[in-house]
Amino acid sequence: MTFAKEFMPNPTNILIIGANGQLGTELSFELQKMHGYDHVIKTDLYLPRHKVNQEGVFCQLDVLDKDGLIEIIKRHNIKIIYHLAALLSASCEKKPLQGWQLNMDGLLNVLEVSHALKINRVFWPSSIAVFGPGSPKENTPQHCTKDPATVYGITKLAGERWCEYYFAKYGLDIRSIRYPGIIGYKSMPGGGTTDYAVDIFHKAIHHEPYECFLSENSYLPMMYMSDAIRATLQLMESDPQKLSVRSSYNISAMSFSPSEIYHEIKKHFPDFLCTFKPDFRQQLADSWPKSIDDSIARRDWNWKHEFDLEKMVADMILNLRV
Ligand code: AKB
Repeated sequence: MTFAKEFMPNPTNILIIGANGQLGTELSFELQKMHGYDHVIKTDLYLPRHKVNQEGVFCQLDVLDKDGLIEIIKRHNIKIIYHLAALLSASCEKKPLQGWQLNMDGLLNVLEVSHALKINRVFWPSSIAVFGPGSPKENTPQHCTKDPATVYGITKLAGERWCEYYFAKYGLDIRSIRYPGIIGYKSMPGGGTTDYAVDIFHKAIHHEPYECFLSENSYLPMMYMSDAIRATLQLMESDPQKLSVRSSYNISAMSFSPSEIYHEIKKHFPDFLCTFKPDFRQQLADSWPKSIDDSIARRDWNWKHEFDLEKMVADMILNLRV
């Protein structure tokens, strides 16, 4: 790992905030491959513990420290920011005020500083959690009632409004996606409601039983990590004139229940056993859509998923077995 002071500034440098997280880990990797290790500045609240996060340039940063953020942007001549640091749904329910503070103040720091320092482009992730009990459950459209019943969803919906505001008022080129649950093998999620769909693989691969914290029939929208990364990079490279949504885009790939993923994994591990014991996260899942209509993303920037349940399970197992 190279520490920040050895870094030579370049006009196209990219900043990743929350680089050690589930999405940050894989996005950093792709951006480093595309732009070169020295042009991607990874930051996180904590030093990277896992080997996969230790390649490239790293600076420790708390996104709530606005001066620290400004200093890193100036020092590294940053032009593009991916702001991924957040508390996810289950963590937000446990620590509502901390969730609000990190998710909102963190975003507002990034928006303010990006506007003041003339950052070219910003990415910020939203979530299917912006939808709530009053939203249609099936094929939830881009534009419909949004009444999130979770702290996380409230922060994401408020965040979307702020993104649109900064775009309309200051012309800040901020782009966003409402991610469903993301499943990948290189990094672990933490503190989310959809985490079960990653945890279950790690038990199966080690021939251990899994107790799922959602009920067997809880359908949720999900996406394989490679599709999520491709969508993010594709949106960030899209012609700004073609983007009709400046809050956050619905995107979709597959929907399944815990029972369906269990039976798909069982095709590879016939002895694998999964039981279901719903906890407080069930209520969160119940308030979210079962499937998403992403026709506007497909029209505006040609979004198309590649992985369905069967293909995703086979690829996860292939890679986790290595
Ligand atoms: C969570 O479960 O909190 C996240 C999400 C759906 O945004 N994966």
